[in-house]
Formats: sequence, C-alpha cells, structure tokens
Amino acid sequence: MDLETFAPGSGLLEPRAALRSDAPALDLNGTWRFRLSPTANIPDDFAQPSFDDSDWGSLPVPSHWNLHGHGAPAYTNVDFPIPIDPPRVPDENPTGDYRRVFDLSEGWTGGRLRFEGADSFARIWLNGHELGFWTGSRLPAEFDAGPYLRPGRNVLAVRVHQWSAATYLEDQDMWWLPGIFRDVTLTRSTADVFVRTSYADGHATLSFEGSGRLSVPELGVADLAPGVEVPVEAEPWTAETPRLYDAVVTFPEETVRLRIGFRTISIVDGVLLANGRPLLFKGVNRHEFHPSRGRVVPYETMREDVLLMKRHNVNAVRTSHYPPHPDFLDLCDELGLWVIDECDLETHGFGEVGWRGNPTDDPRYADALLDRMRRMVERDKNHPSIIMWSLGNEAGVGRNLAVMADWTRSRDSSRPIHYEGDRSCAHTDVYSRMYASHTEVEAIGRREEAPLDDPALDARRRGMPFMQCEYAHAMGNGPGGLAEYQELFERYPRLAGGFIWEWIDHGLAHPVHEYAYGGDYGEPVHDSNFVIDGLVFPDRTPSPGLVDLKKVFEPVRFEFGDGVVRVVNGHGFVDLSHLEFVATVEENGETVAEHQLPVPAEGGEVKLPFTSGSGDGDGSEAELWLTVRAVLASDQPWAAAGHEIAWGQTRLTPTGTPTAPRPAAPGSPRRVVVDGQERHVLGDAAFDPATGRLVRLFGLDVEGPRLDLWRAPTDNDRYGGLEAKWRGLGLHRLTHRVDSVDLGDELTVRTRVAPAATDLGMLATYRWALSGDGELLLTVDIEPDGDWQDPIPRLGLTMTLPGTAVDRVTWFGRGPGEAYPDTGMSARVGRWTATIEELQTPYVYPQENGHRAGVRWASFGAFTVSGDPVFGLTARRWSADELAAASHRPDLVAGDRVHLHLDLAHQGIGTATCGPGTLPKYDLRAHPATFSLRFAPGTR
Ligand code: IPT
Repeated sequence: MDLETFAPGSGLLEPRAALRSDAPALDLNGTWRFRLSPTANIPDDFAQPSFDDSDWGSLPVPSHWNLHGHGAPAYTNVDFPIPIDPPRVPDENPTGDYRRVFDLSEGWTGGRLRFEGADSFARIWLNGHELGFWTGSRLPAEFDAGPYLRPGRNVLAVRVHQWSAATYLEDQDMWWLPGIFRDVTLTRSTADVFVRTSYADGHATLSFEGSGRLSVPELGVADLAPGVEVPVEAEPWTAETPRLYDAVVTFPEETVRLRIGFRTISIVDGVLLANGRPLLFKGVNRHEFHPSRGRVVPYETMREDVLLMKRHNVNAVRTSHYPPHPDFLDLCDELGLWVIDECDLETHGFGEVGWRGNPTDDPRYADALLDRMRRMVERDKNHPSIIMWSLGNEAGVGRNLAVMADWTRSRDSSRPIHYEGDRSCAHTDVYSRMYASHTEVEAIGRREEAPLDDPALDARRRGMPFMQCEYAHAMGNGPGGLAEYQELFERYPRLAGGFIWEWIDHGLAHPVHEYAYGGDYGEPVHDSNFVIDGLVFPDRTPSPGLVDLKKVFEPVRFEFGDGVVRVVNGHGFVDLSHLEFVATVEENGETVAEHQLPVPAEGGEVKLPFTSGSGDGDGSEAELWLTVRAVLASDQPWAAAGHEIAWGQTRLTPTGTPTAPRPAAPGSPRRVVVDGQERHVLGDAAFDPATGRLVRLFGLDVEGPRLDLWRAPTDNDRYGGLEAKWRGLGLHRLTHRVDSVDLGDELTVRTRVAPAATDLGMLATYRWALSGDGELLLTVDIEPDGDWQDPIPRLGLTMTLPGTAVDRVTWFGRGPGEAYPDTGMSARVGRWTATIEELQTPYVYPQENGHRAGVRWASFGAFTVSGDPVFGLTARRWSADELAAASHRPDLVAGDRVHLHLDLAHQGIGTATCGPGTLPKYDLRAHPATFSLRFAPGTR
C-alpha cells in the first residue's frame, strides 16, 4: 500500500519559504466533515464530490482527532507503539477521512492547496481527482490545485493514516496525536525568496535569491535585483536587540512582505560567535503543546511562551524535535530568541533493537530524510532568529545524515549544522551532547575530552564549540545543579551554553486526573509521567524550576565588597543603560531604606550609600539585608518597566547596641493530672509521661515533634534509584522506641528511631525546657547508630496540628518559593507569608515539594517557632505518606491535620531522571547533629 512506501510524497510542489503575500487566499480552517475508521483498508469513494457524508461527524481543522472523542491519545518516549518492521505497519491503523466543501467565485483561477502539518500520512483529492500524498507531519506540503478547481462548489477530500512508513521517522518523545493539526489554505501565491544578510564590524550587507525586486525603504534599498549584494547602514539583529526591517518583494502577480534582520553566525577558534561576539545559549527545548489541543497551539499561546521565556532570562530555543508552527518563528524574530530549528526526524525506538534497520542508515529512506531537511530549510530560511539547522534528534548514525548535511551546506552555508546523535560530529559544525555531567562538561571546556578513535575526526571535533542541546531534565521537583552548569558555561569560551529539557509539561486536561500522562488512557505500551518534565506546568504556570532558571541565567551579577557592589554585565551584546538599580535594606524583613543606585553602563564598581544598618531596637536579633535589584528602566516589547531581571543580596552588620538577652527564670516540668490523665506539664505544654511525647502546646492538640528521615520521593529520587534504596532500608516505615523519660529541670526523652529488618538506626534525645517568658525550648541531639552508607532523604522533625488551627504561615527566611540544597537560587532572605495551600507546589505527579529554606522563625497563628541553626519548613494538609501514594493532583485531599516538617537538612535534588544525580556536595549523609527550636505563643 501507498502508506508503506519509502517515498516521502507524490505530486508535491517544490518547497518554498513561508511568506506573507497579498495574493488571494482562502482560509480552509474550520469545521470539516469527518469519519474515523479502525483500519486503512477501506474504499476511497468518499473522495468523490457526489459522496453522501451526511452520516459522518464533524471535526475542527486544525485539530487532533483523538482529542475530539475519536479514539484516545497515547504516550511513549522511546518505544514505538507499533512493531518495528519498516516500512510495514499494523492493520490496526486509525484512518481519518476528511471532507470540506468550499465555494469559489467566478473568475478565480489557479491556486495551491497548502497544508502546514498533518500527522502522519495524508492523501488528497480535489473534486474527485487525486493530487498526491505527503508525509512529514510537521512540515508544509503544497499541491497544484489549478487544473481541478472550478467556479462554485469544490470538494476537497483528505485521508489521514496514523501509521505509515514515515512513522519510523517520527518517534519523538511525545503524545501520538494524528490529524490535520495545522492550517490549510488555498493560495494563489507562488513566490519564493531567500534573503541573505550579514553583519560584521559595523557593516551590513543585503542580497537575495529568487526573482522579483526587493525593497527595504528604511534602508533606502529600492528594487534590488536578485543576486546583487549591497552594503546597507543597518543595525544588527541579536536576541537582545531584535532589530527588524520591513522588506517588500514585488513579483508580477503578487507582493510579499517579510521582516529581515542582519546578523552573521561564525565559528572562530572553536568559539561560537554572533556578529563577532561570543554567543552563549541560555536555552530551553520547546515542544508544541497545549493541554487540551495537543500540538495545535493558538497564536496567543505561542506568544505567551516567548514572553515567558524572555521574562525568565531565556535567550534561546531549540525547536525539539521538529519545526514549529511558522508563526512561532516570527515571534522569535520579533521579540528576540536565538533558535535552533530542528528537522522532523527521530528514530529513537530503533535503539531498543540495537539500531537494526535504522532508517538513518537505510538508503531506501534517503529521499525521505532529505525531503524533510529541504522542506524545513526552504520554509524557514528567512528568519534572522534561526542560527543553526539541526538534522533531527536521537536518530542514531548512518549515511543519510551526510545526505541531509551536504545538501544543507550547499543551500545555506551561513548557518552551522547541529546533530547530537553522532558523537564523531562527522557531519556537524558544533559538538553537541545531552545530559553530560558537570565533570565532563568541564573537561570539554578545557578541550581535554576523551579522544575519538579517528584522529582526524578527533582533531576536527576538538576544534568545535560545545553545547548541550539538552541538559538539566526539568521533571518534577528540580532540576538541581543548574548553577554549577552555568558557572562552567561562563568560564570556558568553548562552551556555548545549552538548552534545558524541557519547556512544558505535556499533561493533557483530564476530567478525573486534572492532567493525564502515559497510561491514563489505557495504553498497553507507555512511559508514564516521563512526558511531565517541563519548566512550566501544562497551563503554563511557571514551576519553581523556571523561577530558579531566571536567577541562574540573569544577565547582570552583583558582587558585594566593603561599601561597594561590583556589577558584572553578562549580556552578550548590550550594555546596562536600559536598566535601573534599586537597593533596599530590610531589617528582619521590614524595609528600612530604599535607594536608587547609579548604573555603570559597562559594569564596574558602585559605591553603596550604606554599609550597615540602623540597628535600632533589639540588636541581638536584628538581621539587616541589602538587596540590589536590576529592573527595566522602560517598557520593552516583552515586559513592562520595573520588570526585575537580576538581583543580589548581602547581609549588613547592624550598628545598634545589642540588647542583652532577656533574663530567663526557667520553670521546670511538673507532673499533674489534666482531664483525668496524668501529664508532664512544662509551661503551656503537656507531655504524655509514658512516651514523653508532646500532646498539647499553647492550647492545641499536637502530635510530635519526632525525628523523621523520609520524604515523598521526587521523580529524580525515583528514576535515579534513590527511592529504591530508601525503601530497601525501610526509611518510609520508621519505628520509634522510647528508652527513657526523665523529669528534672528539663524533660529528657531518649529514643531510638529505626526501620524494621535492619540494624541501622538513629538515636534521638529530646530535651524540653521552659524559658522565663513562657517559651518552650527543645534541643534534639541526633546520633546515627550503625553503618549508614547511602544518602538519606531528610533529617528533621515532623509534627501535626489541628487543621483548623493554621491557615497562614509567616516566616523570616528564604522565599517566597521552595528551595532544596541544589535548587532555590531564586529564594532570597525576607519576610514572607502564604496560606498552607499556597505553600504547595502542584507538581502534576505529586512528590516532595514546598520546602522553604533558611527559616529563622515561622508563625502559625497560635505559636511561632524559631530555630538554631536556621531550618527548613514544610506545611501540608496531608502526610508525606499520602503525598508519596498520590499519582495525580486530585489524589491529594486535605485532611483534618496540618503536617509540619521542621528540617535540619534535605538530600539534594539533582537531575537523575535523565542525566547526573545530585552532586556529591549535596548528598545528605547520616551525621550527628543538634537542632534547637524555640516555641513561643502567638504570632510575630
Ligand atoms: C532525550 C530525548 O532527546 C528527549 O526527547 C527526551 O526524551 C529526553 O531524553 C527525556 O525526557 S534522549 C535520552 C536517551 C537522553
């Protein structure tokens, strides 16, 4: 059958640029007649104009039929959902038949039917005449409709098969979503142009290929003929200065408009340059995704993506792993993002069978691979934002890579070629990897990487710039280790930065689960929540990972010295004159002074108007923090004036006289009978005499605090293997044994905390005392018992309170967002407040979250806890066990207790779902520790 042919298509017109033309066009988006069949082996009589489709349903175009009640979506990462047997596909092959009637006015002649994307194999008929077929889901296809168009009623019929020989080329890690999912038009435009620009040393040039005449009025260019290069007085295009010029190309039959930019990408001494200056990617991988529409992304949503990226200091996008909707690239040109445009090619599933039969190395697929590259390059060649062509993703190695690369070089030598899957880099201009560890990235930065076997290829690769096309897997809580990567990228000129995996969680809106992932539609083969690995949640709310990334990518750094702050300009192309610096001093989280600082355009030292604070009041406890923020001085197209792009913080020394600590006339515990029960009472706290456990505190019925080592595993804990170790040790089922309860000046409770079936444990001794002003002082000594080898999840105390007792938490410490040892770079010291609900990070797959770090004190309404050392705080309406058992957001239901975790330490987060685990310095090892907490009545 046709759909099992290696040929990429038939009847197609030559690919050409996406252009805005004034030629007449008819928008064929809208409601089409639709019928879904379970197999491909059905008659094609539906293509006849006389066919009666009155018993069919309807379907919007563009859309995916399985998101509109016809079948269900399915998710696999690497695995093919069909047997690997190219070019054959199963008989079970969902097939969508589409019909659309349109009217043409008298006098309309000629035209092309243009499809921007159909997944995965489509055949087309116009008025009963077959025009051909095409593959390449995320690539445009055009057919000459002219001979068959007629005035009045026309009937367009399209048959789309979900599986075809081309499926073997489209094994990207995403939902399988068939259908005509991008725009359809009938257009009379036939124009094609390839605008060539350059910018170097202040000089710009302009020329173009094609026919017609090119004018750029703003540059005084009028009626330029093709093939003639002219110098122009133009400003350069960069992602930081996305300067575009309106160009017009006139042809006898039509006029097209495009926006052009001037820039030159080059590689000099193994360093990637834009307009002669080093180019550092602060990038993300973007799939096209919308939670209810799949890969049909409305224009406003695309724009939101670009704005969100810009506002979080992201400067680059890899269009993983296919060319995006063309409008997205216009937005990148306009708002400023460097783009790696990636071909619609991935054959990853062949890796599961030792790469046997990989299309990348099968000459029968050569035309198809070349066709894909050509259609991408031709469509997108005029975008200044696109600075590299990528041959595809995870397609192994093979001779067809050379076919794609050679053609691309001959067509467009102005953009380097990228492909990660071939370590020899034989066909690429940059050395690209994914998920390389910090150690390896550093070795590559120094050009000290392990050599390739072939010395010539090794020498060639060693001379290339290096980038990570994917790193820091943003799945669930995390990624950790971002700051350490950025430090390397900024240290070694060879390193051109990288692209976080990935931009968005592909959670599909679901009536029960809120967001669905693999397996939620009953797919027999699936990869569960591996599709939930983005920096933004499915509704595009930034997750903590994106907020951290903003800090890590910030283009201005503040380094504090004695009475000065040194400002480092980390932009690649602009100075700092578009910014304002605002300095704020806070005393215990309350603003006491605010000043505007001068902005040194090139960076440099700025004198601070203060080195220390007023220190009025209780100098013994006062903490003074100076925060300097860099904000936009005026509105930019992507953010309003005042938008913060960077900040730095330092602690100041108070000048006030420290107040002497209040003398404490300590009370001592008494044995009393309360409500018929014997209790040890210490101030406003009551303990169970048998277990020594606190049962009432400031009038509240409480449980704990007691030692806890467990956390609901994060995705990184889970996929990286730590969870299995922890469960193997039994850390999720600790037992508590009270060895003694002693009543003296203090209440001393000695315990041993340990899981069943092992000899490992923790000795925990709790000492409770009362201060003169009624505060409860708790000191916990922790001593590991036995030979602890593996990192532990957490070291801290857990307690519960009545749910009605706490609504809001106010704390002085780092915030406002969550922070773990290797995340939370965006959390600064201050006074913060949030409801319990707001303290939760709603990861689509529930897991440990919401930990606030560096907390000095926290108020819960009835009482305030302060810690020495500072502590980590988590408050939830469910337990860690309930959190660990949940698999979707709605599984978490508020109970009648508030669960507080007051932690000394947490295991780091890392990025082990894909890539390196936690850096050794962020591993939490069992160690002896002392933790002091002070419980005071009321709120601060
Ligand atoms: C890498 C893929 O390129 C990317 O598409 C995604 O699947 C990611 O993994 C995991 O989320 S490939 C992997 C073998 C490193």
